[in-house]
Amino acid sequence: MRKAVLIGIGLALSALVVWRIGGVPVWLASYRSLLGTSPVSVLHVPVSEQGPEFQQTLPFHEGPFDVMAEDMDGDGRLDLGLVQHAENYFQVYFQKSPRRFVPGLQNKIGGYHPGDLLRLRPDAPYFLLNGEGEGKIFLLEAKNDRLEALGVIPERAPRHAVTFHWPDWGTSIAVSPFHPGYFVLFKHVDPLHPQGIERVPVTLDVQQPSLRATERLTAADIDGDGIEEILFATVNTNEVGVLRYPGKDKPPLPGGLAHFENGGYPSHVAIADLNDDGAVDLVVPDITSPFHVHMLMNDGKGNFSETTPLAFPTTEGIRRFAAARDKDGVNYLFGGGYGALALYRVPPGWSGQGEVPMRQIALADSAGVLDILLADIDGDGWLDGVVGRGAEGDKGVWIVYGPLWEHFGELNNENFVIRR
Ligand SMILES: [Ca+2]
Ligand SMILES: [Ca+2]
Ligand SMILES: [Ca+2]
Ligand SMILES: [Ca+2]
Repeated sequence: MRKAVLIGIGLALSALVVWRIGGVPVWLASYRSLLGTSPVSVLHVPVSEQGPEFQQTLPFHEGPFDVMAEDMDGDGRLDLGLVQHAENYFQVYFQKSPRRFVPGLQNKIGGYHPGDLLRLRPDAPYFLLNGEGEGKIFLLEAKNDRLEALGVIPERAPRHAVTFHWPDWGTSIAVSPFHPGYFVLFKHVDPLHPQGIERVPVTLDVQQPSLRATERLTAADIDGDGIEEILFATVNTNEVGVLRYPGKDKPPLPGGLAHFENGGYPSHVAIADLNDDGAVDLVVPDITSPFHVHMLMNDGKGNFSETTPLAFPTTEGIRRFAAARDKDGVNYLFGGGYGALALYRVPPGWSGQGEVPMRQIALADSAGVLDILLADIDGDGWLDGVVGRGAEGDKGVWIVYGPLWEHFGELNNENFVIRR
């Protein structure tokens, strides 16, 4: 009976709702899942009729707080996991064939105000969902088209998370809460043996009170010793900090990597080998004025010096940056803020000096960007950009397929604007 009602609602909605994909209206039709478990909706995407066909909007109610690209159903194609923080659910859009997505069910496992969703291990279908409002970290297993809870770690207001690896720590996660002054490490995170998980809090020396001290965390080996470090930016002290592996049975103590005199409250760190010398360099965007994108060059031993920062085309704020090396061997930086998306092409062998060309796309309103990522979504080898938009309404996710530099050029030529 309940299923019949849901299907009825889905059919009714499909008759009423039109989404625009690539500038062309697209009807949403409903049908029963081939797996026979639930009513789901299918997007009929007339790729050949779109202009330009290399970009796409996925309907998602308001902006996703977190966007994850992983193969959730094991068919070899990346799917998109989208977290709806305000409406208390997450939803996976399954990529059934290149660029064709089928939305799964809205999953409410994460409870009130879910946070980051991420994969725990590459070799097993285990995932993590922060339940910020519930005070719980959910350990999940993907089974076909759904995620089921295996266990729960209690933790106050967990918001963002990243996996990392230290000697003798097994699979570990670093979690930043919606509270200032600390983050938390969990070692031996095995969803099948949650009783063996150990909690290690890390206190930050925060000088000024602020709602948040650190937001997203990043794991990368900055000194080339094969052991990852945990990197973070502190919004209230304009610093980049690091947490190194402390050695066996010693407490980890955070340290500083960089300080910005005229910093605009950096909130996260993206990594890229900007000068192609084999050592990880750092890209740290300000979220407020002066809207600098700080470029920190690594001396190969994990010591950083700042070179000329990049400008970002906003007067309101930067939200998210991602960096990755593309099929052509070139590093690209992809940033989103209020009013604009920007793609930077780092010249091969860039020394830290000299121009970094940028192409931008305007956002028609100031709703901004909540999350952004670079990944080869459709499997053609070229990086694609995924943007979790902050807009209200039904246009939550914008995807632009590669080659991005050429396609951003084409969008510029057409004066393309992302509209609400
Ligand atoms: Ca898949
Ligand atoms: Ca290291
Ligand atoms: Ca480098
Ligand atoms: Ca691609």
